[in-house]
Amino acid sequence: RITMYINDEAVQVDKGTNVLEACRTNGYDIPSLCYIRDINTAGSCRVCIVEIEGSRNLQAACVYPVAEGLKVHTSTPRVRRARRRVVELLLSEHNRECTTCVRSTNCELQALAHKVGARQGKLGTQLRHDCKIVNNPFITRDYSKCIKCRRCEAVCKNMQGIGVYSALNRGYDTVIAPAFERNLSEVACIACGQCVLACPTASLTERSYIEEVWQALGDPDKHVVVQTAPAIQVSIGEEFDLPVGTVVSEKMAAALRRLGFDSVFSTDFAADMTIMEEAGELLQRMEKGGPLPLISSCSPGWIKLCEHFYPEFIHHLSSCKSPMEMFGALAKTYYAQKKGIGPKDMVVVGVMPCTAKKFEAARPEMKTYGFQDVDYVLTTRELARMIKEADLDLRKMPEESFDQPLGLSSGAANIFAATGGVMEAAIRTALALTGGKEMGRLEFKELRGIRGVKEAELELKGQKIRLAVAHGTSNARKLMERLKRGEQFHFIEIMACAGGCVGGGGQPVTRDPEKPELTLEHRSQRAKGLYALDLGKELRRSHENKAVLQVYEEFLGEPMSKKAKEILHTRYTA
Ligand code: HC0
Repeated sequence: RITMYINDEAVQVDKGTNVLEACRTNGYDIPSLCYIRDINTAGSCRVCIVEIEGSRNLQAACVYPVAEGLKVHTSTPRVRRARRRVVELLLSEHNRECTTCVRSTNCELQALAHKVGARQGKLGTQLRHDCKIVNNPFITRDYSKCIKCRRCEAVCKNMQGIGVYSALNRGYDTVIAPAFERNLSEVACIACGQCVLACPTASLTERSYIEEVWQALGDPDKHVVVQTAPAIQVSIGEEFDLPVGTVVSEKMAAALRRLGFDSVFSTDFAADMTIMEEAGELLQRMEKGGPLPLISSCSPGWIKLCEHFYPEFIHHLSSCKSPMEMFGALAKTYYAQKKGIGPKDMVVVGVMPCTAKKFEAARPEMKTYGFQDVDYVLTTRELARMIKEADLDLRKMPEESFDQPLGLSSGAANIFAATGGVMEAAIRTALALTGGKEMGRLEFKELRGIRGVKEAELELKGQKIRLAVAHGTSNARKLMERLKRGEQFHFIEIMACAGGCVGGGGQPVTRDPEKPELTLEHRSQRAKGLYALDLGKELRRSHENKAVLQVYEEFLGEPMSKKAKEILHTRYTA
């Protein structure tokens, strides 16, 4: 520890930290914009400037290292004037449609302008002449709202290990965009949306399907089915000021019903279904000699990463569609037949923590008997917007159950959204179905938690098998490089987002400049809600889900049957 002085007060701080962190931990709320701890430390926006005794110029606190005896002044008239001017300059080329902006009241730039007392003043606003909105099925980029903080670039490169964004051109003409200003759909973007979480304004947002869903809900000829992903029940509460990780499944079901959905179901049901198929696929591949490892295929960001960077491993991917797609396929076949509704009169909406799910839903591989399995995907944020628009307050909703039969799920399904959860769920069932000394085991703590790559060994069908779990694409790439070097595993789970789906790019964002939603601590707090749900359930294994068994009995026959393969499986090609 060293001693430094902040506004003439002596404080002890950790050696090696920067002035911004030192000030914040000592109660000084220094504004910042481009900085994200451990991810973006470029010091480019200059919003966090402070006065350092002995230095002629103001210094960016986020890149200034602390030192013994350093004297910092955080709020002198010179500092305040300069910060205000920096923000006014940013505003001078920023789209000021704040009242109608999707991040209104949740925008970091707006909060910052308010905090530093920025005014339009003499500078006015002059948007670049070539501002445009670039769309694709998953992420919308609005040039007029970009403040060139380069957080998107840093998150994509440093956190996800991909790097689709960079600064193009110079000076006033600078834009942060994929190479040659291509659309994200034309580059190696995996659609994970971590850049959307990092964006301080609405320059990056999900491609919204709210209007399309309202329209379907208002159409008397359509039966609109909604399914909510496992992660939503522990994260949407944040949009209504509930503590992180609060479980709101039943309040959410009530809200969905009041929005007008005809059937309110849960993707968790299909997660159980996925386990039946994926456990069957693992056992089949073990019997038939491969290809092993079997690699999970439910994270669409991971599938895209595999397609772009590891095409030689595509045949290792599980042929199982993701739970979201399995759900859609069963809704438009099994459930539609049961209700006497034609698939063309059914609209399936998925509520997902993920922007890549929007991409997945539109993939040509995700069709059953000619119909797209899922019609629209909304993020957690979009559903919260719809709930608010309908004058509903999630906190005050009564507790209602999901509809049946596609609303029943096991605890194993609930934990899908936490890293290691899919693997743990699959192992619970695989062990139970094959016998052996661990057949009753329910918890696999070695697969839980935030380590980037987790490994375990266990005995299945008398054979020792090696398991690995990776979350976040940087970790996924480390694991894939090991596979390329010839290391052997039997079963691998990969999720594109750090922490698993609880950390998806469609999850709630805050205007807190410290970006808690990008941290593993915040994501683990959401996961805790899921593990508590699992622990509280009597039904903790997918193969014990009666609704799942009923679908096999009435419709599919057995896992991996010809019909199950037609409806629940797909094929990826390089
Ligand atoms: Fe996930 Fe899923 S666990 S990918 O994160 O497998 O998005 O929550 O819905 O499909 O179930 C996301 C979450 C899902 C799927 C499930 C899987």
